[in-house]
Amino acid sequence: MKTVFSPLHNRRTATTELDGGILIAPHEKPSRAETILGRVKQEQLGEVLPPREYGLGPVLRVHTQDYVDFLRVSWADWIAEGKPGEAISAVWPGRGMRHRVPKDIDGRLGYYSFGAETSITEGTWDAVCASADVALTAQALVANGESAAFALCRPPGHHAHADLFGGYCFFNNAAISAQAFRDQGAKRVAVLDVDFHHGNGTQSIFYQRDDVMTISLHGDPDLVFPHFLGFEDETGEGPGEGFNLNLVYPPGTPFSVWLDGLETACARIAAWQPDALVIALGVDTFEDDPISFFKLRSADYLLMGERLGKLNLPTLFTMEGGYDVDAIGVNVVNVLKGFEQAR
Ligand code: OKP
Ligand code: MG
Ligand code: ZN
Repeated sequence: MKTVFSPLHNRRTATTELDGGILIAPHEKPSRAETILGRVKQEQLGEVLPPREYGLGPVLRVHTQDYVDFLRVSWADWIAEGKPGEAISAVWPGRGMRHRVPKDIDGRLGYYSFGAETSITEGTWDAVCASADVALTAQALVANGESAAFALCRPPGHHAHADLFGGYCFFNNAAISAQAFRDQGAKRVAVLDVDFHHGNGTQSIFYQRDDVMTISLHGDPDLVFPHFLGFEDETGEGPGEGFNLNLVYPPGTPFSVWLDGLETACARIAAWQPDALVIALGVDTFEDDPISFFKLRSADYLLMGERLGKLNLPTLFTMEGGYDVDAIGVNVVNVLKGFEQAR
């Protein structure tokens, strides 16, 4: 399987994440991508390609123009106001307040985000654009006949809504890619999110549509991020009714239980017979992940990949979360190797 990677991910070097009332060094850091790339090479998974530049056209198929414009200028506007730190929102349009875009940068940061853990920094825009290019380049490989490809995206994307950043995500690479498959002629596309967290952005973007099915397995949002979406009674809306599936698990969930959920997800996908599959691949389900509560072990990721491979669909993997950097390379490449063994 080919991997698409851009060194421009290194332009995203936030130094702050608001966590527990203090600013910590972000969990979502450059060494994550470098470690995965190292393991891809060590295991000789396949060729590593740089991305092509797609511009904002495919991004604007799922994100709004005003949101994209905001992301492009946000750091410059923050700096122009003479702010001393990284750009972090401290205010949001709460219940009963107006949802209009204010002029002030503090107001715009709140309007376009749903959390304060994700700082905007110099270079964030460049990395976000490169991450989307990585996804789209890998998507094109699959659309042009490769059976699968790995988009080594950083920053991740699955929490980003059409006009909201948060959860370390800015552009929703999985959603952009799914839409690209549709725009290139695929009739049905499934997005399966195996990251520990609910793929709230992806769900939201396709919630009212019957052409892109979204499925996510994740930690119970009653207990963990993103807190306000991802419950099992969210099944889609209007024409999208029945095209969203959330599979929610409690703390301590072992692979055996998680795999039942994957089986349910795979059965749903196989019955629908999509033309393409996007896997939002996070490995923060790992037992030693610092911010998560599932108990998957490194060897389990081989079996995860094997089950995904048995779907026998043209498959794009987009990299999402995973924060135990020591294990992230092994775990990610285990999924991809297990997948290839099943084909
Ligand atoms: C992004 B992805 C840590 C709280 C972390 C944000 C989690 C974002 C996860 N105490 N909250 O889905 O891996
Ligand atoms: Mg998930
Ligand atoms: Zn995650």
